[in-house]
Amino acid sequence: MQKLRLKVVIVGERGVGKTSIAMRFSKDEFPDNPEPTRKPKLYLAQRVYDETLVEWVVWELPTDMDPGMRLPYYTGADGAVLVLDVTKPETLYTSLRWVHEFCEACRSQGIVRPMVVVANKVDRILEDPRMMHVVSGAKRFANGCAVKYAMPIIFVEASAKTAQGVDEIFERLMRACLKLRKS
Ligand SMILES: Nc1nc2c(ncn2[C@@H]2O[C@H](COP(=O)(O)OP(=O)(O)OP(=O)(O)O)[C@@H](O)[C@H]2O)c(=O)[nH]1
Ligand SMILES: [Mg+2]
Repeated sequence: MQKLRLKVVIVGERGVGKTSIAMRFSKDEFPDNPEPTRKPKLYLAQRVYDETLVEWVVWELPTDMDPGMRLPYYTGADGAVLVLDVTKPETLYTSLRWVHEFCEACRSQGIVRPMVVVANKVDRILEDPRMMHVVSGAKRFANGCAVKYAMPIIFVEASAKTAQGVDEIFERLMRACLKLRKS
């Protein structure tokens, strides 16, 4: 079986569910009351896709980390996951900085890398259907960023709580990475 190692970063505003997505993906657990992440945190996972064993190296980067300290993590990353929170519409307006930062880091190295924009906590839409508007807004945000930065930016709806969409985030990232390698 072919082996592939993919390194990704998870970024986004405070409390959007970065740790929860990483834990769901690597351990299939949803943590109770996770502590705010203050230092870069590593998560490992393995998945088989079409006869290829992918070893995932996933770094959650703390929201409050100095931007200069994030650069080494972007360097050499095969892709990024940006988490938005459907219960916090403001994350749609404040998160462009994450796309900008990652895309600029790629551009300065002369490389193209995929990013997945995740609308997280979709399990909570049942509480208030108006959150559907945030999901649609997140999708428009992802499509707009793809055009603005000429990068493969993919949109996925997810819930770290129910696990909906979590594997899809990483599978689509992996497929986008492979497509870029072939092109
Ligand atoms: N209902 C629901 N709650 C979620 C989901 N994902 C995360 N949460 C909750 O959102 C809060 C923040 O989750 P974290 O995973 O710590 O978010 P984070 O982005 O890592 O937070 P920081 O590291 O502090 O920036 C916690 O109370 C989680 O239980 C989800 O999919 N659904
Ligand atoms: Mg965290």
